[in-house]
Amino acid sequence: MVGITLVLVALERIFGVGVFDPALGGDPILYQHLFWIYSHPAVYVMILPAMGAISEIIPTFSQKHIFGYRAIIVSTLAIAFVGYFVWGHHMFTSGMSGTAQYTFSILTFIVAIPSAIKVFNWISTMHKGSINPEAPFLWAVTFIFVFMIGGFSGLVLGALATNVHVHDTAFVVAHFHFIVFGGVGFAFFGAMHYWFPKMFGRMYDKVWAKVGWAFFTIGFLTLYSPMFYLGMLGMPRRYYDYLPEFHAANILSSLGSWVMTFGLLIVVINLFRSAKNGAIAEINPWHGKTLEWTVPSPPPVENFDEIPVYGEKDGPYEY
Ligand SMILES: [Cu+2]
Repeated sequence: MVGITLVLVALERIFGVGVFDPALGGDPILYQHLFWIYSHPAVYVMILPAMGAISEIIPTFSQKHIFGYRAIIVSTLAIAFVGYFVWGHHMFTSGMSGTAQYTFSILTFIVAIPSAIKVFNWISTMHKGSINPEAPFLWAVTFIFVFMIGGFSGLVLGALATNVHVHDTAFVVAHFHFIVFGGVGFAFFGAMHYWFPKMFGRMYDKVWAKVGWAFFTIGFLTLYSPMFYLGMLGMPRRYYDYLPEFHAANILSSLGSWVMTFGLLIVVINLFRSAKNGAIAEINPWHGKTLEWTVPSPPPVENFDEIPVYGEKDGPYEY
């Protein structure tokens, strides 16, 4: 992406070919297109692996096979594919044509469908499961909750009329953080707590893990939720200062950031200390069915002596 931009700028500066510079017949809006055609899919590059971790954690802690395995795979591919055709939703106010506006708006709504299918599958996996509410599960269900709020606010931004109202306001900041920090961050901590005993052969303090999760979650929601409200009232993003009527919500948001940081410290300190001094972990502390739980922790070099085989009725997600 940086490479392409440099080549284009070099073409423009050295050979006088108009790309971005209107004086040479170029168009500065092309730079926005170049940025967003990369940066929208980049978010999916972050969130799709995170969704993979969630799809591993939810079945193990529900002791149930994953609901709609194929639908999860197909929706992953669909998100990755459609994600390349929605970048224009970041540029509704850049002066693009009406046809381009509704096309990008409709395509954006289409990308919501596979995301909703995943949420439905995760919830159906938990339905009537025997839930074990350990730290990885708490992070994973919070991921689903936060991702849903992020997704619904994404529809507000994908719809042309409401987008124009909240464009470039704190609403976008709230939406982005619910998806990328709430989504990817929560999945990251869920995955860390899930595979930690496998990685280090030691278990963290389970009570502190839950305390850290609780502070982090309460802090996160207090930090970013007020920004939806501030954005709807018109507080612009990217300013350090704001009008007096936005003060209370900004203070609440700042308090939330401290609570979240406190939770983050608890989580990080607990994991770092336990990597060295934690109790020795069992091979399969969560009763998972995937292959990593059949080898010692941490796994030996080359993992398996022989190539392992699953039985007919004993797949990685069969409980
Ligand atoms: Cu986007």
